[in-house]
Amino acid sequence: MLDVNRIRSDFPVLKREIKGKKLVYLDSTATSQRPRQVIEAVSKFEETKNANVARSIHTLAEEATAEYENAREKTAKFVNAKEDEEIIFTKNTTESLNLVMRGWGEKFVKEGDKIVTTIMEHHSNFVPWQQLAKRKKANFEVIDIDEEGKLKEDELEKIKGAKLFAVSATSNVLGTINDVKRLCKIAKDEGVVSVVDGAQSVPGMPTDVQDIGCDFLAFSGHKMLAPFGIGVLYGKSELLEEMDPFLYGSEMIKKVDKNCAVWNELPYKFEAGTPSVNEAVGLGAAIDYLNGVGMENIRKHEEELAGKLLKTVGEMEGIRFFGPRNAKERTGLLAFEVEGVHPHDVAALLDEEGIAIRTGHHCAMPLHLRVGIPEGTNRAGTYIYNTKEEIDYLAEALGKIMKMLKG
Ligand code: C6P
Repeated sequence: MLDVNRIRSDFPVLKREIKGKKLVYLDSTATSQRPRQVIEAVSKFEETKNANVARSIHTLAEEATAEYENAREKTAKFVNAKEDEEIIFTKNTTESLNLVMRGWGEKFVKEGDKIVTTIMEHHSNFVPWQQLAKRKKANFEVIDIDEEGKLKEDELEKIKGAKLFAVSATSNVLGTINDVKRLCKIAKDEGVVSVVDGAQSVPGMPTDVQDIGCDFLAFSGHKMLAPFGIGVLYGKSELLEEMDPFLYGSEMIKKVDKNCAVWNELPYKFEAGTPSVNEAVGLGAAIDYLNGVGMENIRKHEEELAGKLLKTVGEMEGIRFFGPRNAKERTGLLAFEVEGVHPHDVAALLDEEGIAIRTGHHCAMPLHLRVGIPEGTNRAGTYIYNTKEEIDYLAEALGKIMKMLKG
């Protein structure tokens, strides 16, 4: 079991008051808060070991390089990558996905090929493929969802015959957990390269890339307790080897003369310029923290909070929520519409109560168009430090707001 009170005491920001009320932070789907252990690991690095990595040979530089590579090793273990070299540090999920699009897509997708994604994707796993297809004159196909926000079974046929299939492990709006293991198996059996967007899944459930069988997995540190500015691309080494770099310069080069250049080995081939070193150290500390809590425990906690959100907010009259009705099939978030009230008004009024939620299209505009609410939704996103009492408080505040606005 997860000890929420103990966890909460590790997060300094949760002691804040907003407009005279205790902060209830329900925007972890946008970014998580950081525990003191991560904040301290980053400042300790800055205070004692700060130096550029993989360049100079003085003690400080060697210690900094060791810390950076240690973070890579922890990340590889966290997602069960076979080799550390399969872990590329980027800025965020968006950059990781664009790296695959530029490095693999530009080289291997040809005119007339098919690229498949789904309607529930975040823009970062939709627009790169849409634009690649346009440039290459390839076909861009999108798998639809059913009434409960799950991928339509009969549309999975679209994966067949594709060159590349990109899908999120869990949706940042619907909360739907996709069976990525099964989806990647369909892709693999058909010789289709699979790209999994793990931005929302890696923070909240155990991840094993070998079990999933994906070719690529992208995720961001800032949604899993680490600082901003560090992201991860996992890629199978044989695919990474055949890809072209996305950015040029600095230590990604092994040899260069006036006429040609030879790329460094993996993973450095894809890490041009000085990397986000202290952010990587922070990611390592975040992984230690998450492992300490236990990813299975985190998943159970999210499921409980999902159930609580469905039972309270989800069942309120005048509220329409999106995504599966069963907590087992969802992550710990709930996107909802307060009928007749603009989402920004809801968020502003909740802020008066100290509650932080996100509103708008959550960078999933095609999905909002699909469900017929282009103006966007409200979204409460929980994480390891949230309690059921906070969800009761949210439901109470929503009740008050509806009464006030609708009479
Ligand atoms: N979603 C949200 O509020 P970045 O911004 O690159 O770290 O992550 C992009 C991204 C990709 N895929 C999914 C499924 C995501 O949820 C996100 C980020 C945040 O929903 C910020 S827009």
